[in-house]
Amino acid sequence: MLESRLSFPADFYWGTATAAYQIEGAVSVDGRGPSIWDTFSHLDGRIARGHNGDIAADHYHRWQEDIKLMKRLHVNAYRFSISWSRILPTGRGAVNPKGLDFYNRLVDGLLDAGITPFVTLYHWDLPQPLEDEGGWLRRDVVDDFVAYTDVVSRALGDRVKHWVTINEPWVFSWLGYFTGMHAPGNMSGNPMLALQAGHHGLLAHGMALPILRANTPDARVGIALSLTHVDPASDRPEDIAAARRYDGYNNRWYLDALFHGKYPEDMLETYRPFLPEFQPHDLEIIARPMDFLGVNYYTRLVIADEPEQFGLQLKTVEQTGEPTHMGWEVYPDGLTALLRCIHEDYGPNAIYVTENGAAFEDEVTLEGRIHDHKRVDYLRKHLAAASKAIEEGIPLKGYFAWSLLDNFEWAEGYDKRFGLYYVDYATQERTLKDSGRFFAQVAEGAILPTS
Ligand code: IFM
Repeated sequence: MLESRLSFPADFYWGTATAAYQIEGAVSVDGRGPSIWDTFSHLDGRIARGHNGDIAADHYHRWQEDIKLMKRLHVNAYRFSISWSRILPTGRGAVNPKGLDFYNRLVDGLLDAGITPFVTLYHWDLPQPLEDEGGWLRRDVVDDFVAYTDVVSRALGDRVKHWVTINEPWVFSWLGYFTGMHAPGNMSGNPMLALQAGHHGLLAHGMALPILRANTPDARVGIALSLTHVDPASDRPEDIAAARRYDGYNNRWYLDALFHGKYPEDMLETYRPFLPEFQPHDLEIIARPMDFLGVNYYTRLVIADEPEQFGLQLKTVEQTGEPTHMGWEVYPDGLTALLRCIHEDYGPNAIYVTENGAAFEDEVTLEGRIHDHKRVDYLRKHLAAASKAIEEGIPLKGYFAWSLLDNFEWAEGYDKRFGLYYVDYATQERTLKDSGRFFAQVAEGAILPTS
């Protein structure tokens, strides 16, 4: 076997990532309350093939088996999210002890297996009663998030040292409150609502930081952003400016607020007619120091100017690289370039790639094997790109493959498979894919097998 040594240090975190609604199932078990994704996924026509997360990968009942699957991958970390409505079934008030018990058992099981838990507090499953009051559009949701954070970190903070407050505020605010592709399905088409929801997400992050630090000795706290490498379609100044607008919309809006304590001037100007009111000290709270930045990277976008287009007056141009089953271009150089930009422009103390991976159409052979060479290739190239970033001096401290298992891919349902393990949803049998074997070799030896 040919192999090349990578630049990953011995204390590097090798992990896989998941989210509660995508894998747990057991939506009405042990006192869990409904979340916006329970409601949304049961609406007609909102999810491909009418799928929902009622059963998902049944991780709620199979978590012990799933920890064994992680051991087989030789990972030393696992990023998962907490279902807010398992802990607080109506979003606030009475705590559901059985919900806490589940995560207590999971955390203990991980630690017994030598796997460090990275806990995400919010991965999009807002308790439905809070949405009924206005959800992320309502400023008081921040207080609810802080109270929930307090409950969870008091219970787990003696053992969980790595906390991700919020996952991908861009996604849940724009897809949840502007296009309506995600829960709660608000198709307002009004940028003000997305900006308001996103602002409250960032504020919730900033307000939760001192709580996490108080309840968790030695806490390492950060946020996970969905960041995209953006290229202009040509050297034309109009296309360069359009690419910069997209970068402002998707990346800089969040990074500038978190690291510089202000939203980018050019985007404030672009959004001017749609800006919600921000209170004077909000940005100071949002920019409270974090210990790490979580980067969720999947692809790049090539952007051209399009004056006729409503809103940002731009369009995405067909890319040249191979598309995944999501239609996202495989573009590993974008990961190195993105990490470089983050390092140079924002200088976080530490960066984790908190998600990276690809959906491809998997075929199970008669022998029950999944030879997912495209996913292997995707991982190989992105790990090489991550290794290059480390060689350049970028403080990349961990890499989490999305995802441990095939799971409920939101509006796409179960057809889009991202897992290192294949899930047969009829039997819930898990089968290690070739990509899982490959990742296990890398995680075990920081060696990149090339054949
Ligand atoms: O499945 C999602 C995850 O929940 C958030 N980041 C992107 C993944 C792939 O779409």
